[in-house]
Amino acid sequence: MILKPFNLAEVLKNSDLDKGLRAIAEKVQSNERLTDEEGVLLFEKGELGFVGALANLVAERLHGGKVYFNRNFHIEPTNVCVFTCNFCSYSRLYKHRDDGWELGMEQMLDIVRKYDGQPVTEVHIVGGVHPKMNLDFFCELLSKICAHRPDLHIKGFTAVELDYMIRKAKLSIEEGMKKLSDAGLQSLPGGGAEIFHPDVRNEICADKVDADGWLHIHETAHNLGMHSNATMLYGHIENYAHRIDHMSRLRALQDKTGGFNCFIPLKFRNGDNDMSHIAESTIIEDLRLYAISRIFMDNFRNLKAYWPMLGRQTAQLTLSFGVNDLDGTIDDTTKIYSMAGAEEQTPSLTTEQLCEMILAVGRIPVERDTLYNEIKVFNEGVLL
Ligand code: V47
Ligand code: SF4
Repeated sequence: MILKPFNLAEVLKNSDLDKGLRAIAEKVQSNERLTDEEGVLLFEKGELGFVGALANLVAERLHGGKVYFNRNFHIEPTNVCVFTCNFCSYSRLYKHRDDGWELGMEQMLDIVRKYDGQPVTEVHIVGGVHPKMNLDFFCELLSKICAHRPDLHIKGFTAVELDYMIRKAKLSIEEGMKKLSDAGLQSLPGGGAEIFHPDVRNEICADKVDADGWLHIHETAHNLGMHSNATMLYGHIENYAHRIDHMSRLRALQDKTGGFNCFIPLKFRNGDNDMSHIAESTIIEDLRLYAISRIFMDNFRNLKAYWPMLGRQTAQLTLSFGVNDLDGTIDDTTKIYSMAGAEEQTPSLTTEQLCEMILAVGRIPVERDTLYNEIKVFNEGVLL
């Protein structure tokens, strides 16, 4: 065992515990929703052991000891991007496209073909916003992937990519999303959310889709029967109230549509970007954030730690702080985090390695599909 979850009964024995925190613990025990003010209080005063014990209670109530992963691979069509997010280490402007990459249709289909005969269940497509890769190009890609591999779930395009390609095609968001859905798009990844609050958004990514635009695209997808994920880029210039504001807006949309599969906090990595002067958050702050997310986001069933960005050891630690999902095998194509200084230079884990990471902290590994249907429960000793 690397770290046993904190025990709530022990934590509550502390007679010095802040009154507000004790009231929060009572609410969480009786499954009541926290207010925004209570969320901020958790960030201000909740020590790691306290928030960890509560998050663990919530995670075990929802999932027993199960931790999910899937077998997926990524396609990153390009890192050429019309936007200039200050935290991004990955993108290149169109005028500097010779330093970047632009995959053609056949190159992307070759990536899909590489997995022929392998039991992958999902392809995750995400990249920069290329001014020449338009809606029709991506609809053709989706149809061709579907024709080649109809069993593969296609999760693709952040709301930022979608907003740009649909506006450029002069369609409404509803029309554009319908077109993509008809071509084979089944889910949206959670990227592009960053921090919704305009005081932060205008400082770190002023020129891309705003909070309302991001939320509208996800709501439209949900209304079309698609599911999606939601992210939050944390650990830079945002304060606790900005984090809670972000989570609160997501929680409100989830109340309305129920279409989010999971919440994914993304730790800001400071390698080689315009925010490199900002120190990265500590592991204790990372774990506190995961735990508080688990406690606050009461209508999100799943909380994901994205190991290529966090590093596999910290990701493993989050399993004792409310996390119940480790994303997937990923394979070696994703560059977003390695270019920002993450430890994983060519992220790839076998199913066996993922199972070992989960079993080592006393949890039960479960392979899932994109929609969290269980594919296989791995009992101890039965690894694949
Ligand atoms: O929106 C960019 C983030 C996101 C940095 O839905 C950075 O399953 C940290 O969408 N430090 C894109 N983060 C990635 C994404 C994603 C990733 C994992 C799982 C899923 C899912 C979606 O990457 C961007 C931005 O928030 N990002 N640069 C950086 N320096
Ligand atoms: Fe472009 Fe995405 Fe990087 Fe922003 S984060 S510059 S939208 S690739």
